[in-house]
Amino acid sequence: MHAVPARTNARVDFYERIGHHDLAPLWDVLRGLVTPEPVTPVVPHLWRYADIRPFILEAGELITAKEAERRVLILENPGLKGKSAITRTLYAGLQLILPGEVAPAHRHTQSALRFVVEGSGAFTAVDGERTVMRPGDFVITPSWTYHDHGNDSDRPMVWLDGLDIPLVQALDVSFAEGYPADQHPVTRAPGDSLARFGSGMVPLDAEPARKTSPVFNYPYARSRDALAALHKGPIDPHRGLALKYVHPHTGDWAMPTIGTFLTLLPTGFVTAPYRSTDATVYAVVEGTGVSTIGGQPFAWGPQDIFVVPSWVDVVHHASDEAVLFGFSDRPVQEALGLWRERRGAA
Ligand code: 1HN
Repeated sequence: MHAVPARTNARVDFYERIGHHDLAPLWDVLRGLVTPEPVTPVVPHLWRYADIRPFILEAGELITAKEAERRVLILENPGLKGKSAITRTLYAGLQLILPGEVAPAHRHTQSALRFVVEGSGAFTAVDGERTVMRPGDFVITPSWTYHDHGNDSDRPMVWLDGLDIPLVQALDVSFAEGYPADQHPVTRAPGDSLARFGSGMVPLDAEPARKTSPVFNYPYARSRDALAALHKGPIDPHRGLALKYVHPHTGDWAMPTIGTFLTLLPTGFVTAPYRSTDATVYAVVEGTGVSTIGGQPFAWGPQDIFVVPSWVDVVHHASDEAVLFGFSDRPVQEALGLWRERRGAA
């Protein structure tokens, strides 16, 4: 592209005058709008669970889940301070629910995922079905479905929330409402959705597929077994062993706005440089390692969370066998024909 046209006195005077008429000169801003490659305020960042866990528990002494509605500490990207965002389109937070607590039922157009980080045995209810959550489980709350959470276990439970809040905000399509009671009535047995849709089968004459997978808990035990079984086969040099969570009717992403996947990196594995246009949030489930993001090293271990911005090279080095959960807005980019990746250095 050409150089930015000089801001001569006559031009600046003109810009000032047209500004009063809510007009602006494109040629003065064009190069910042249409960049040769993605330019992002999002920065690579890692949250060490050991560092932030005390604050999560302290929040539990300051406010109840009920008063807060959702007791969450937002993981704010340092490049997006005050914006409640971890990437430009996605929000992430760590939610605490203490034994005996209830996070009251509500629904909203934002889609949510939960990825269990600590504790076991709390439940989330979606549209009348409860699912008990264990570490590493990937749980979905589809857009506009009533959901509440409760903890019948005897220990605190913490999970990573991922929502498409900034995306929904950009489109101005946020709708939300509470349910008249704290908990939505339970109408189906636990495990109903998984039994109906989660065995590589779906009900004969099933209703047309909705945008979001009807399986709303993808248990870690199953996903982990799938990765373990692949261990003897070829490994993608840039991605490791990576499986995406799919919608059983369509084979497409499990959620329309958030793409989710699980990666296994064998002991000592070093991925070849990789970049893609979808800024990605990673939650470490097992193992330790170092990810070099845009040349900057980030050492991680279980329960840590880190973010890789759009179009920045990442190299993962697993010191011992590692499992990483990842999510991004890739389904949105793919649907719009915008998603790109690059394997290897330029
Ligand atoms: C929400 O509904 C949950 O249901 C968690 O657990 C985090 C952040 C913003 C808006 C709604 C939940 C949320 C949220």
